[in-house]
Amino acid sequence: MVETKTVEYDKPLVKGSIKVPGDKSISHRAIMLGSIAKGRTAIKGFLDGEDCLRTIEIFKRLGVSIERKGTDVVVDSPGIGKWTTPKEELYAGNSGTTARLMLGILSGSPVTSTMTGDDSLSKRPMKRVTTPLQSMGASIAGAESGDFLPLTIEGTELEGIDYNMPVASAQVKSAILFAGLNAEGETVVRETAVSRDHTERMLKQFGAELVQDGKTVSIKGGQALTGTDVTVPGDISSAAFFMVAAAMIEGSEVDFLDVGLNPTRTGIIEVLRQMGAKVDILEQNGEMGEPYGVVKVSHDRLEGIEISGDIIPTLIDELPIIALLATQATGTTVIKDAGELRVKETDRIAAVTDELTKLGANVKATDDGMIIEGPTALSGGELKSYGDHRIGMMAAIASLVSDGPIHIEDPSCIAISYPNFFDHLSQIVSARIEE
Ligand code: SPQ
Repeated sequence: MVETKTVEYDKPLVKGSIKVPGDKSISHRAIMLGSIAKGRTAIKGFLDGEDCLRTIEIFKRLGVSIERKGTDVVVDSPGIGKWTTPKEELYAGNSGTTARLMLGILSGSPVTSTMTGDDSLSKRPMKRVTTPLQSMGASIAGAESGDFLPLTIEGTELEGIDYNMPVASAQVKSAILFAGLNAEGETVVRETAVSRDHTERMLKQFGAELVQDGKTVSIKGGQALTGTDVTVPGDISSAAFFMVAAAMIEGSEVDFLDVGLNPTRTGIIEVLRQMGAKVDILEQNGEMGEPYGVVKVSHDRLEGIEISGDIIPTLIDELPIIALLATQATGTTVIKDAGELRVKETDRIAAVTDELTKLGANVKATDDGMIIEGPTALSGGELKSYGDHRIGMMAAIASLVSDGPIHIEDPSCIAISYPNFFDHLSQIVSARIEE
């Protein structure tokens, strides 16, 4: 039987401070680079969400020693050249980041392995990664011309490429850079818009030389990495759910502690400000690796805006919760250039439109986004998560502005990126949660 959770609040107020769990993208990369590098990598603030735990399990199967105590992780690796061929398949679960980045890493490794995923991941496109990797010489085979998992990767010698990326995607860029690290010669990746740059920053932390010049990144092959210490800041994509809660509800004010402020991820702050919410950055640190700081978000009158173009990759995962925010703003919000939402854990344009419409919102789906008219009073209702953590969290936050209970079907997927989400929700909202 599918589990359901009921969330109901009567005139809530959102106040207090939250330290959200570690950044998912950075946690994956810390395990990956710690395993490629030779020696010891000590990680603090690791996200113990399901996706990142899949990444750990995969490297254990490749012969890397990884010890985890909560959010502290120690990786001891012999280096990529000494990995062992796994006896079992490498299962990425629901995690697109794990699958796509691993394809790049495994292509130039000494092992042969098969990457698999759950039903949702097995429907997500892999060709965007396998096409450039195959042109570097990678040996990747699978059904349907290798566009979908399961895929078998036979590690081999690679050659650098100069690649123009058709979509702005940090996963594609990272897979090529990881392959480029183990390739002969130089690899150049050219983006259409700058996507999150955690791979580039962390490669430098592990001792690699790479050149970032606007939308172009170049890396020379054959560089050996050495283990190092990594501190993972809080995930701004997780904080975004409570930032929107604070922005929507009159009298609300929330401080976010140690939250990541990498400019390739902070589009949500720009959108909140443009729509009228008050956002103050109280402190900022960590410029050398990943910037992070304390952010205060308070409610104010909200207005609809257009969200399109280069800002999209900096808030792509926040668009479901931004759509909810737009239902509470006066006027029209137009989201464009976000066709990538259709190939996430679920089709997020269809899922957001269908679920918010059930609550009475005025949302229209377009090919590459949504048009939302507000403000609308939302009712309670029965919402599906579609097994997508970001849709599940959007449904829970909608209960703060709905005039009846919201029943969320299959909320367990929220543990993919935010295992203690409901604890934090009950901590900062003065109301009750009924099971
Ligand atoms: O890992 P996964 O499943 O792809 O996760 C998502 C998410 O919402 O958590 C997307 F569904 O985040 C991606 C993000 O959308 C994580 C990511 C990364 O760590 O490199 C990059 C983005 O994807 P893309 O396709 O734009 O590169």
